[in-house]
Amino acid sequence: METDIQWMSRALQLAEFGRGKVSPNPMVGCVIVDDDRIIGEGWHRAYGGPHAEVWAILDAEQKGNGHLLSEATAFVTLEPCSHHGKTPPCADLLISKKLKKVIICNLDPNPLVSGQGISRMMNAGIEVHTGLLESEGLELNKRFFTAMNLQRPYVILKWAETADGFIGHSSGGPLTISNAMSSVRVHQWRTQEDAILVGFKTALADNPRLNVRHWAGTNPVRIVLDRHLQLPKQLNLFNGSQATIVVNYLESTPVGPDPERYREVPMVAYQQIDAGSDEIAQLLGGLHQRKIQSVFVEGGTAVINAFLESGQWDEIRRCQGTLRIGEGVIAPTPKGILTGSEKVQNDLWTYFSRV
Ligand code: AOF
Ligand code: ZN
Repeated sequence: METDIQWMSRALQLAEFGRGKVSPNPMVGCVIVDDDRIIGEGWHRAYGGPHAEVWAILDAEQKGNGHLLSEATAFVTLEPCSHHGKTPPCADLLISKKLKKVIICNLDPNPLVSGQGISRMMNAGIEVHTGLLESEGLELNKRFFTAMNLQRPYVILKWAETADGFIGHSSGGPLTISNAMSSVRVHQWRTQEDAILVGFKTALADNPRLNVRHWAGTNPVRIVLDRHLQLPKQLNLFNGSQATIVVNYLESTPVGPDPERYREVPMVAYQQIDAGSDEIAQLLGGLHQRKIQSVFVEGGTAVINAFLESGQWDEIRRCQGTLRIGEGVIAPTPKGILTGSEKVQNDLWTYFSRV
């Protein structure tokens, strides 16, 4: 006999199929069970498309199980919606199909829903339970929940440091810490986030492309901090291969012979911030307005430290290589709680999340 946990695990597994296709919506899965058998299942497949519950009901009906719905239990990873968005309310659909019981992982923090889906179903006589595999659901949709609850993107800080704790040479010259497999992993991570961010010095010194080359997937939006609009447009960041957001000071005057030079660069957008007052908060607030739900911060040290100091971050992925250099730029100190570690060839990745 299967347990509720197993049905919900299946719903979470289905939700996962929506990864990369539904943002900024959450990933949602739904399994409908009657008499210890799945009679229909579905997931939110595409942004703007039908929700998980709609596909699951349709699946049940197409399989000739429609008559069983009024006896059945729906396992949904997110509270069924109560609003008319791009699709009609799922709570109403479950009510109209006379489902007996609905079991939910997480409440929908969307202010258009937040509890109303549940109360509507309960008022209609459906037995509703919440919180089953809650932490798994929170992990699945951590980007969506952060955006909804904190009005900012989910922030991942990433850096590589030597075995003796340095992130670069004092001279500023190039330093290879991680290896080829670590780069593959970083490229995979880039495909999972909406945006990658680097600071001014990193953009200038490394001339990074910030695209995805060692993994099949979508290029994130590039974000560069160029407070005084001083970066040369010849940089790879401005090659037009993908969008770049330049973050600059409101009062900054373009310097150099051609003040309009950025305007000629294709695929560049600007986001202005005020100098001084919590720049990280302003930056993240602006990205939130652009519906960017996650940011992968790739350096340099000053930018990472600024995020650490502001407390506006969610995860650290730190690579420790085997190289020792004896002196250099001291690596940031992780202040979160260690959540895991993994060895990739000679490099050790450690993972931290905020306390
Ligand atoms: C559900 N089931 O599968 C999903 C839900 O613009 P819409 O109509 O697609 O609505 C998007 C909102 O609906 C989204 O912000 C979240 O609150 C909820 N997502 N709800 O019942 C689903 N994907
Ligand atoms: Zn819905």
